[in-house]
Amino acid sequence: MVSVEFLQELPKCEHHLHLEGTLEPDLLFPLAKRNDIILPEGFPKSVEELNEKYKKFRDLQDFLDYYYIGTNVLISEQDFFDLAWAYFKKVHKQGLVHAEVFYDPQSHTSRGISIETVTKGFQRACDKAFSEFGITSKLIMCLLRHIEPEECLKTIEEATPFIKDGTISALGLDSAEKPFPPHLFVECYGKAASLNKDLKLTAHAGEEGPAQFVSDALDLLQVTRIDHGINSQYDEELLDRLSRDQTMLTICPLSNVKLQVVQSVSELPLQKFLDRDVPFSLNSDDPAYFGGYILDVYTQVSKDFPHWDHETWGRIAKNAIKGSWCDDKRKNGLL
Ligand code: ES4
Ligand code: ZN
Repeated sequence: MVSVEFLQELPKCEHHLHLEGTLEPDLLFPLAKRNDIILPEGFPKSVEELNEKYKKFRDLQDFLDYYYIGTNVLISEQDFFDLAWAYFKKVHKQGLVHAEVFYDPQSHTSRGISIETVTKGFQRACDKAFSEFGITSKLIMCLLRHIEPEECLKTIEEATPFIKDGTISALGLDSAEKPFPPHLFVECYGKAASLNKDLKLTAHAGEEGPAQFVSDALDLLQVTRIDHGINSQYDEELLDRLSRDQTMLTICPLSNVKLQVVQSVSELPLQKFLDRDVPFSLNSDDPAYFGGYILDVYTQVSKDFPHWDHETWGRIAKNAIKGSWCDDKRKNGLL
Protein backbone atom coordinates (compact mmCIF):
# COMPACT_ATOMS: atom_id res chain seq x y z
CA MET A 1 0.00 0.00 0.00
CA VAL A 2 1.29 3.50 -0.79
CA SER A 3 2.01 5.86 2.12
CA VAL A 4 -0.11 8.80 3.24
CA GLU A 5 2.96 11.00 2.63
CA PHE A 6 3.00 9.90 -1.00
CA LEU A 7 -0.73 10.66 -1.36
CA GLN A 8 -0.26 14.02 0.36
CA GLU A 9 2.46 14.97 -2.16
CA LEU A 10 0.44 13.94 -5.21
CA PRO A 11 -0.94 17.06 -6.93
CA LYS A 12 -4.65 16.60 -6.37
CA CYS A 13 -7.66 18.10 -8.15
CA GLU A 14 -11.21 18.27 -6.83
CA HIS A 15 -14.06 18.16 -9.37
CA HIS A 16 -16.96 17.27 -7.13
CA LEU A 17 -17.24 19.47 -4.10
CA HIS A 18 -20.37 21.30 -3.03
CA LEU A 19 -19.28 24.47 -1.24
CA GLU A 20 -22.44 24.29 0.88
CA GLY A 21 -21.33 20.76 1.78
CA THR A 22 -18.23 22.12 3.49
CA LEU A 23 -20.32 23.69 6.26
CA GLU A 24 -18.94 22.05 9.39
CA PRO A 25 -21.20 21.82 12.46
CA ASP A 26 -18.73 24.05 14.31
CA LEU A 27 -19.42 26.82 11.77
CA LEU A 28 -23.12 26.05 11.33
CA PHE A 29 -24.13 26.87 14.90
CA PRO A 30 -22.13 30.13 15.17
CA LEU A 31 -23.51 31.32 11.81
CA ALA A 32 -27.06 30.49 12.90
CA LYS A 33 -26.44 32.63 15.99
CA ARG A 34 -24.78 35.47 14.05
CA ASN A 35 -27.71 35.61 11.62
CA ASP A 36 -30.57 35.00 14.11
CA ILE A 37 -31.64 31.84 12.31
CA ILE A 38 -33.88 29.55 14.34
CA LEU A 39 -33.13 25.95 13.43
CA PRO A 40 -36.22 23.74 13.01
CA GLU A 41 -37.84 21.79 15.83
CA GLY A 42 -36.04 18.48 16.34
CA PHE A 43 -32.77 19.64 14.72
CA PRO A 44 -29.74 18.56 16.80
CA LYS A 45 -28.85 21.19 19.39
CA SER A 46 -25.07 20.82 19.60
CA VAL A 47 -22.02 20.12 17.46
CA GLU A 48 -21.72 16.69 19.12
CA GLU A 49 -25.37 15.77 18.47
CA LEU A 50 -25.13 16.90 14.86
CA ASN A 51 -21.90 14.97 14.27
CA GLU A 52 -23.69 11.92 15.68
CA LYS A 53 -26.47 12.32 13.10
CA TYR A 54 -23.91 12.72 10.30
CA LYS A 55 -22.46 9.27 11.07
CA LYS A 56 -24.90 7.66 8.69
CA PHE A 57 -27.70 8.74 6.36
CA ARG A 58 -30.50 6.46 5.16
CA ASP A 59 -30.09 7.64 1.58
CA LEU A 60 -29.53 10.75 -0.53
CA GLN A 61 -32.82 12.37 0.52
CA ASP A 62 -32.14 11.90 4.24
CA PHE A 63 -28.82 13.71 3.76
CA LEU A 64 -30.34 16.45 1.57
CA ASP A 65 -32.90 17.26 4.28
CA TYR A 66 -30.04 18.14 6.66
CA TYR A 67 -27.96 19.79 3.95
CA TYR A 68 -30.73 22.23 2.99
CA ILE A 69 -31.34 23.18 6.64
CA GLY A 70 -27.61 23.86 6.93
CA THR A 71 -27.59 26.19 3.92
CA ASN A 72 -30.21 28.39 5.60
CA VAL A 73 -27.66 29.83 8.01
CA LEU A 74 -25.72 31.48 5.15
CA ILE A 75 -26.91 35.04 4.59
CA SER A 76 -24.27 37.67 3.81
CA GLU A 77 -21.53 37.81 1.20
CA GLN A 78 -19.10 37.49 4.10
CA ASP A 79 -20.75 34.20 5.18
CA PHE A 80 -20.22 32.72 1.72
CA PHE A 81 -16.65 33.96 1.67
CA ASP A 82 -15.96 32.57 5.17
CA LEU A 83 -17.36 29.16 4.21
CA ALA A 84 -15.30 28.79 1.05
CA TRP A 85 -12.17 30.26 2.59
CA ALA A 86 -12.33 27.77 5.48
CA TYR A 87 -12.47 25.02 2.84
CA PHE A 88 -9.46 26.30 0.87
CA LYS A 89 -7.39 26.68 4.05
CA LYS A 90 -8.04 23.02 4.93
CA VAL A 91 -7.33 21.50 1.54
CA HIS A 92 -4.26 23.61 0.88
CA LYS A 93 -2.61 21.59 3.65
CA GLN A 94 -3.70 18.35 1.94
CA GLY A 95 -1.98 18.97 -1.39
CA LEU A 96 -4.95 20.25 -3.41
CA VAL A 97 -3.82 22.27 -6.43
CA HIS A 98 -6.98 22.77 -8.46
CA ALA A 99 -10.67 22.83 -7.48
CA GLU A 100 -13.81 22.95 -9.60
CA VAL A 101 -16.48 23.63 -7.04
CA PHE A 102 -20.28 23.47 -7.11
CA TYR A 103 -22.73 25.80 -5.51
CA ASP A 104 -26.53 25.86 -5.46
CA PRO A 105 -27.74 29.44 -6.08
CA GLN A 106 -31.39 28.35 -5.76
CA SER A 107 -30.87 27.27 -2.14
CA HIS A 108 -30.20 30.93 -1.46
CA THR A 109 -32.33 32.87 -3.97
CA SER A 110 -35.35 30.96 -2.61
CA ARG A 111 -34.62 32.74 0.71
CA GLY A 112 -34.28 36.19 -0.85
CA ILE A 113 -30.50 36.19 -1.16
CA SER A 114 -29.28 37.33 -4.56
CA ILE A 115 -27.10 35.30 -6.89
CA GLU A 116 -24.74 38.24 -6.79
CA THR A 117 -24.23 38.00 -3.01
CA VAL A 118 -23.54 34.27 -3.16
CA THR A 119 -21.36 34.33 -6.27
CA LYS A 120 -19.26 37.30 -5.17
CA GLY A 121 -18.60 35.82 -1.73
CA PHE A 122 -17.50 32.49 -3.21
CA GLN A 123 -15.48 34.14 -6.00
CA ARG A 124 -13.62 36.31 -3.50
CA ALA A 125 -12.53 33.17 -1.62
CA CYS A 126 -11.43 31.56 -4.91
CA ASP A 127 -9.35 34.64 -5.73
CA LYS A 128 -7.73 34.54 -2.30
CA ALA A 129 -7.01 30.81 -2.65
CA PHE A 130 -5.06 31.64 -5.78
CA SER A 131 -3.19 34.62 -4.41
CA GLU A 132 -2.27 32.97 -1.08
CA PHE A 133 -1.92 29.30 -2.03
CA GLY A 134 -1.66 29.19 -5.84
CA ILE A 135 -4.78 26.99 -5.92
CA THR A 136 -6.66 27.50 -9.21
CA SER A 137 -10.43 27.08 -9.22
CA LYS A 138 -13.63 27.22 -11.24
CA LEU A 139 -17.19 27.86 -10.08
CA ILE A 140 -19.90 25.46 -11.24
CA MET A 141 -23.47 26.63 -10.77
CA CYS A 142 -25.84 23.73 -10.10
CA LEU A 143 -29.56 23.63 -10.75
CA LEU A 144 -31.58 21.81 -8.11
CA ARG A 145 -33.47 19.12 -9.96
CA HIS A 146 -36.38 19.13 -7.48
CA ILE A 147 -37.16 22.67 -8.63
CA GLU A 148 -39.48 23.09 -11.66
CA PRO A 149 -37.51 23.50 -14.91
CA GLU A 150 -39.44 26.74 -15.57
CA GLU A 151 -38.07 28.15 -12.33
CA CYS A 152 -34.60 26.92 -13.27
CA LEU A 153 -34.82 28.91 -16.50
CA LYS A 154 -35.39 32.03 -14.39
CA THR A 155 -32.33 31.18 -12.31
CA ILE A 156 -30.27 30.94 -15.50
CA GLU A 157 -31.58 34.37 -16.50
CA GLU A 158 -30.53 35.80 -13.14
CA ALA A 159 -27.10 34.22 -13.52
CA THR A 160 -26.64 35.47 -17.10
CA PRO A 161 -24.09 38.23 -16.32
CA PHE A 162 -21.89 35.72 -14.48
CA ILE A 163 -22.26 33.10 -17.21
CA LYS A 164 -21.40 35.66 -19.90
CA ASP A 165 -18.35 37.06 -18.11
CA GLY A 166 -17.01 33.60 -17.22
CA THR A 167 -17.30 33.95 -13.42
CA ILE A 168 -19.48 30.84 -13.68
CA SER A 169 -17.42 28.34 -15.70
CA ALA A 170 -19.87 25.49 -15.84
CA LEU A 171 -23.43 24.32 -15.26
CA GLY A 172 -24.27 21.28 -13.14
CA LEU A 173 -27.38 19.48 -11.90
CA ASP A 174 -27.78 18.07 -8.40
CA SER A 175 -30.26 17.13 -5.62
CA ALA A 176 -32.68 14.17 -5.66
CA GLU A 177 -31.83 12.15 -8.76
CA LYS A 178 -34.29 9.31 -9.16
CA PRO A 179 -37.54 11.32 -9.35
CA PHE A 180 -36.06 14.01 -11.63
CA PRO A 181 -34.39 12.53 -14.75
CA PRO A 182 -32.11 14.48 -17.11
CA HIS A 183 -34.69 14.94 -19.89
CA LEU A 184 -36.58 17.48 -17.75
CA PHE A 185 -33.66 19.91 -18.07
CA VAL A 186 -32.98 19.87 -21.81
CA GLU A 187 -34.24 23.43 -22.29
CA CYS A 188 -32.28 24.73 -19.28
CA TYR A 189 -29.01 23.27 -20.57
CA GLY A 190 -29.66 24.55 -24.08
CA LYS A 191 -30.42 28.03 -22.78
CA ALA A 192 -27.32 28.19 -20.55
CA ALA A 193 -25.06 26.87 -23.33
CA SER A 194 -26.38 29.53 -25.72
CA LEU A 195 -25.19 32.31 -23.38
CA ASN A 196 -21.49 31.47 -23.56
CA LYS A 197 -19.86 29.02 -25.95
CA ASP A 198 -17.16 28.30 -23.36
CA LEU A 199 -19.63 27.24 -20.65
CA LYS A 200 -18.86 23.66 -19.61
CA LEU A 201 -21.67 21.21 -18.85
CA THR A 202 -21.86 18.44 -16.28
CA ALA A 203 -24.61 16.69 -14.28
CA HIS A 204 -25.02 14.33 -11.35
CA ALA A 205 -26.13 11.03 -12.89
CA GLY A 206 -25.90 7.36 -11.99
CA GLU A 207 -25.48 7.99 -8.26
CA GLU A 208 -28.79 6.46 -7.16
CA GLY A 209 -30.27 6.59 -10.66
CA PRO A 210 -29.68 4.01 -13.43
CA ALA A 211 -26.99 3.93 -16.13
CA GLN A 212 -29.69 5.17 -18.53
CA PHE A 213 -29.60 8.55 -16.75
CA VAL A 214 -25.87 8.77 -17.53
CA SER A 215 -26.52 8.09 -21.23
CA ASP A 216 -29.40 10.56 -21.19
CA ALA A 217 -27.26 13.27 -19.59
CA LEU A 218 -24.70 12.77 -22.37
CA ASP A 219 -27.24 12.57 -25.20
CA LEU A 220 -29.86 15.08 -24.09
CA LEU A 221 -27.96 17.61 -21.99
CA GLN A 222 -24.71 17.42 -23.97
CA VAL A 223 -22.62 17.19 -20.83
CA THR A 224 -18.91 16.37 -21.18
CA ARG A 225 -18.45 15.10 -17.65
CA ILE A 226 -20.57 12.96 -15.29
CA ASP A 227 -20.77 13.50 -11.54
CA HIS A 228 -20.80 10.15 -9.68
CA GLY A 229 -21.76 7.93 -12.61
CA ILE A 230 -20.94 4.74 -10.70
CA ASN A 231 -24.01 2.96 -12.04
CA SER A 232 -22.40 3.18 -15.49
CA GLN A 233 -20.69 -0.02 -14.35
CA TYR A 234 -23.80 -1.98 -15.32
CA ASP A 235 -23.87 -0.90 -18.98
CA GLU A 236 -21.07 -2.32 -21.13
CA GLU A 237 -21.84 -0.12 -24.14
CA LEU A 238 -21.82 2.97 -21.97
CA LEU A 239 -18.45 1.99 -20.51
CA ASP A 240 -17.06 1.69 -24.05
CA ARG A 241 -18.46 5.11 -24.86
CA LEU A 242 -17.02 6.76 -21.74
CA SER A 243 -13.65 5.25 -22.53
CA ARG A 244 -13.74 6.15 -26.25
CA ASP A 245 -14.71 9.76 -25.52
CA GLN A 246 -12.58 9.96 -22.36
CA THR A 247 -15.55 11.33 -20.44
CA MET A 248 -14.52 11.71 -16.82
CA LEU A 249 -16.60 10.41 -13.91
CA THR A 250 -16.21 12.38 -10.69
CA ILE A 251 -16.37 9.62 -8.09
CA CYS A 252 -17.09 10.33 -4.41
CA PRO A 253 -16.18 7.24 -2.39
CA LEU A 254 -16.95 8.44 1.16
CA SER A 255 -20.24 9.94 -0.01
CA ASN A 256 -21.31 6.65 -1.60
CA VAL A 257 -20.69 4.84 1.68
CA LYS A 258 -22.39 7.44 3.91
CA LEU A 259 -25.47 7.52 1.66
CA GLN A 260 -25.51 3.72 1.52
CA VAL A 261 -25.09 3.53 -2.24
CA VAL A 262 -22.42 0.93 -1.41
CA GLN A 263 -21.54 -0.76 1.88
CA SER A 264 -17.80 -0.10 1.60
CA VAL A 265 -15.32 1.74 -0.62
CA SER A 266 -13.93 -1.63 -1.78
CA GLU A 267 -17.26 -2.30 -3.57
CA LEU A 268 -16.76 0.64 -5.92
CA PRO A 269 -15.99 -0.37 -9.54
CA LEU A 270 -12.73 1.58 -9.60
CA GLN A 271 -10.59 -1.33 -10.81
CA LYS A 272 -13.12 -1.99 -13.58
CA PHE A 273 -12.92 1.66 -14.65
CA LEU A 274 -9.11 1.51 -14.67
CA ASP A 275 -9.13 -1.74 -16.67
CA ARG A 276 -11.60 -0.30 -19.19
CA ASP A 277 -9.76 3.03 -19.38
CA VAL A 278 -12.79 4.98 -18.15
CA PRO A 279 -11.28 8.15 -16.63
CA PHE A 280 -12.34 9.13 -13.14
CA SER A 281 -11.28 11.47 -10.39
CA LEU A 282 -11.65 10.97 -6.63
CA ASN A 283 -13.59 13.63 -4.76
CA SER A 284 -15.10 14.56 -1.42
CA ASP A 285 -18.64 15.74 -2.42
CA ASP A 286 -19.86 17.15 0.93
CA PRO A 287 -16.88 16.70 3.24
CA ALA A 288 -18.46 18.24 6.34
CA TYR A 289 -21.24 15.65 6.13
CA PHE A 290 -19.38 12.62 4.81
CA GLY A 291 -16.37 12.59 7.11
CA GLY A 292 -13.40 13.59 5.00
CA TYR A 293 -11.66 16.05 2.72
CA ILE A 294 -9.62 15.21 -0.39
CA LEU A 295 -6.63 13.58 1.30
CA ASP A 296 -8.93 11.53 3.55
CA VAL A 297 -10.68 10.29 0.40
CA TYR A 298 -7.40 9.31 -1.28
CA THR A 299 -6.22 7.64 1.93
CA GLN A 300 -9.40 5.59 2.36
CA VAL A 301 -9.30 4.45 -1.26
CA SER A 302 -5.67 3.41 -0.86
CA LYS A 303 -6.70 1.24 2.10
CA ASP A 304 -9.50 -0.40 0.14
CA PHE A 305 -7.33 -0.87 -2.97
CA PRO A 306 -4.04 -1.78 -1.27
CA HIS A 307 -2.54 -3.38 -4.41
CA TRP A 308 -2.49 -0.05 -6.28
CA ASP A 309 1.15 1.01 -6.65
CA HIS A 310 2.77 4.41 -7.24
CA GLU A 311 2.25 4.08 -10.98
CA THR A 312 -1.49 3.44 -10.62
CA TRP A 313 -1.86 6.41 -8.31
CA GLY A 314 0.19 8.52 -10.71
CA ARG A 315 -2.21 7.53 -13.50
CA ILE A 316 -5.22 8.51 -11.36
CA ALA A 317 -3.69 11.90 -10.49
CA LYS A 318 -2.82 12.54 -14.15
CA ASN A 319 -6.31 11.59 -15.33
CA ALA A 320 -7.73 14.09 -12.84
CA ILE A 321 -5.50 16.83 -14.22
CA LYS A 322 -6.29 15.93 -17.83
CA GLY A 323 -10.03 15.93 -17.10
CA SER A 324 -9.89 19.37 -15.49
CA TRP A 325 -11.32 22.46 -17.14
CA CYS A 326 -8.28 24.64 -16.55
CA ASP A 327 -6.36 25.90 -19.58
CA ASP A 328 -3.60 23.87 -21.21
CA LYS A 329 -0.86 26.00 -19.70
CA ARG A 330 -2.06 25.23 -16.17
CA LYS A 331 -2.59 21.55 -17.01
CA ASN A 332 0.92 21.21 -18.41
CA GLY A 333 2.27 22.91 -15.30
CA LEU A 334 0.56 20.29 -13.15
CA LEU A 335 1.34 17.21 -15.25
C1 ES4 B 1 -25.30 16.07 -3.29
CL1 ES4 B 1 -24.15 13.66 -2.86
C2 ES4 B 1 -25.23 14.74 -3.67
N1 ES4 B 1 -26.05 14.26 -4.61
C3 ES4 B 1 -26.93 15.07 -5.17
N2 ES4 B 1 -27.03 16.36 -4.86
C4 ES4 B 1 -26.23 16.86 -3.92
N3 ES4 B 1 -26.12 18.08 -3.40
C5 ES4 B 1 -25.16 18.06 -2.49
N4 ES4 B 1 -24.66 16.83 -2.40
ZN1 ZN C 1 -22.53 15.87 -5.42
